[in-house]
Amino acid sequence: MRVTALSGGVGGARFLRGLLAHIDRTPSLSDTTVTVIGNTGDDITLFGLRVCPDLDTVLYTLGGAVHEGQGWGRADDGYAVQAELASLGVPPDWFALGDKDFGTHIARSLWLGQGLSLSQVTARLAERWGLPDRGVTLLPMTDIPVETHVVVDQGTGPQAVHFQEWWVRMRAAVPAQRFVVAGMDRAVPAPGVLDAICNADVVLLPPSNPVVSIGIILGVPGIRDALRGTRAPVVGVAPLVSGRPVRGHADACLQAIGVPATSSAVAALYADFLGGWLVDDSDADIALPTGVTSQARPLLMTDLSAAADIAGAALDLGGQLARS
Ligand code: FO1
Repeated sequence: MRVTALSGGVGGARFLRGLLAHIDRTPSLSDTTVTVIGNTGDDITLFGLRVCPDLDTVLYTLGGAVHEGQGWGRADDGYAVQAELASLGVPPDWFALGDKDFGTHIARSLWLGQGLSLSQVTARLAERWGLPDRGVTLLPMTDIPVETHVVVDQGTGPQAVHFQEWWVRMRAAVPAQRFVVAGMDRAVPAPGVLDAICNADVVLLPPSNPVVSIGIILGVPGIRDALRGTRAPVVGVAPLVSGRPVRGHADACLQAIGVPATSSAVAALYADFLGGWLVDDSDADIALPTGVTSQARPLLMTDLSAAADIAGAALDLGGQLARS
């Protein structure tokens, strides 16, 4: 079975880890491959290095090396390099990059500088984390450099700040007026992205942020059309439980685009291609766009087994839709 999943940051990576656990424990899925289309709108250049947070979170989480409490960065990492940079007065100090994490960013920046594409660089990093051995391919949504910027007004008129500055330094506490993706006008899907959507047996939307993760991926010209046109059922997992994001700032992001923070409203954002929608038990009776089949179940990924159960339910709903 060919599974394709769009993925953003921590929630997406944890869902994917559950999906692989479910595949490993299900003999009938033994020949399953997973292609992950990762968001690159969060990417940022720091200290002259290209940092790809959502790709790295998938790599580290599936590679078993992620800092579990944070959901990003490396477990057991130190911060000697960043401390030295701070002592030299080199900003920023609000984005924590660990010493091992710097290794990833140095290698990526070196390879990009040698002319490799982001896809080729990501394939090398995926190799290092054993993803191919588990039937997993990680593709950036595009090889064209893009960056999500957030327009805010702190009293001196509208200004655009990088997504990471809004998300991390401002903790999304300053209302976002809108999101602008620099470079998106030149973006095209990375090699293999459209094929992974059009020739999948099922396409999954993990509980990633619908605005700044999934929404950004959908903004790459051609990707939304592929989702509308694929014969594969598209099954999403609501990123909200009782109107609250499980983590992150999805509610602040939805507010910025004038969308209510409800599982129903998020499903409506995907209505032109969504077939199935997993919702939390607390949202069992929500209104859904026509043509969308929902299923209510516990959606908190409290541990690996819970994440595997959720991923299994999403696959099962996809199979049900494919048969109907
Ligand atoms: N998130 C934070 O809240 N604080 C940080 O200092 C931080 C550093 C960081 C470094 C590397 C990386 O890959 C991710 C990092 N993140 C940090 C998380 C990041 O902002 C988010 O994971 C995504 O960009 C949104 O999904």
